Amino acid sequence: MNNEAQRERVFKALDGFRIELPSWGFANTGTRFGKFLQTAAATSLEEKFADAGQVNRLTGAAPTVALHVLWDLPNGVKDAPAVKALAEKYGVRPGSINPNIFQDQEYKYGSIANPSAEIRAKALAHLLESVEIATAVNSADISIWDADGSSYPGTQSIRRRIEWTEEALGKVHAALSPAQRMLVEYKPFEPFFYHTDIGDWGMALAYAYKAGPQAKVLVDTGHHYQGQNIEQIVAWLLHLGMLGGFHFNDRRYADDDLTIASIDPYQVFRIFHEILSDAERAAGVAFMVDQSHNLKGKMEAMVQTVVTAQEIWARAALVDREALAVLQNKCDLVSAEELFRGSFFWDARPVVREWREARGLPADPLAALKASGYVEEAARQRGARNAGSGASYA
Ligand code: PSV
Ligand code: MN
Repeated sequence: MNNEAQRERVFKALDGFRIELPSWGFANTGTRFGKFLQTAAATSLEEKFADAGQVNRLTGAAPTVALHVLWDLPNGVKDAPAVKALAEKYGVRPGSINPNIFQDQEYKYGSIANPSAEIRAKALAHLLESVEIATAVNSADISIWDADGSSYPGTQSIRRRIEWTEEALGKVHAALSPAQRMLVEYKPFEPFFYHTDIGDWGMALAYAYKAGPQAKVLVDTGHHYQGQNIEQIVAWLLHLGMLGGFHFNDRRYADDDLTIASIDPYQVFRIFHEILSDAERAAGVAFMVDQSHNLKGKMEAMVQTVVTAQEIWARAALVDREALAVLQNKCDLVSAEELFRGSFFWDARPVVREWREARGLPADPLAALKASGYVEEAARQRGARNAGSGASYA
């Protein structure tokens, strides 16, 4: 492929690339061992929208922000008008709505699969209100992370909990409007460590099938066992028309919430290749980031995330899939692998930079963030509100 053809292909791919940022990635969050407070972190929903808007302005690829209901809309659907006003003001739309059925004290032994009917009803009411919120702010997706499970063998009926979970998800599905989707996220561990009610993609898929046609599976890249072949899961879900979206992040050990591609960029490339290989069925798949940076500056890390995702997307777009298919059919292993890896090793940065310039975006978004003084100004305005032991970023 000559340079002109490369440029054309990458420009087209980048024009269609969008990734959603999580509101919680802009605020001070921590690990379960502690928080290192950043003076520039967002302290309100307005500041989260302002930060997301700034990342979108710099990268041109992050026009929506995922909202977490309890953290962002503490008064539930009553907060929807304020959310819409902020979206208007900062030029980023509300994206997926994330109910929170893991934080309240009642959920110690579970939410929608808690043995107490009263607690199950409370969790279901929250999920249904999340659908109402999505309707009120024009969001298409309700992303459900059901954290339920148990930590010791024999302490809960796994089978009973399957039924309770199915029942609740069915009711949420029934409340969706025709344009909405329910995305079912899975995770094999944490906060429970013996079993989780939606432990892997097979369970999420079964729940989604059972719930109805608007239910799809959400793949969080940090929610797998070591060594699991995530791109194969992606290929299967695409094949079945059941891939709803991603929560992107990277990990070395568990659900580490590290910056996308910081540990294993080849894995992101392989996932993107599967998506680009099945463009038709991948059309509605939502790309979302689920990262909270405890050490890196939050704005810098989010810009770095979007830029990295764009660069790897460009590299995956370059794979000559027709030529690859010929080599695969001939079982010409080394040539096929070299073609595939050739695109992975290709330095996309100069062409991505050209694309940015052609689209009126800063050629180097990280440098532009630095030059803008945005983070210093945020620190000045928010510092007092973020004050606490160990503030580590100025
Ligand atoms: C859980 O680990 C998770 O991946 C879910 O998506 C939550 O909504 C998110 O992280 C934030 O806690
Ligand atoms: Mn997630």
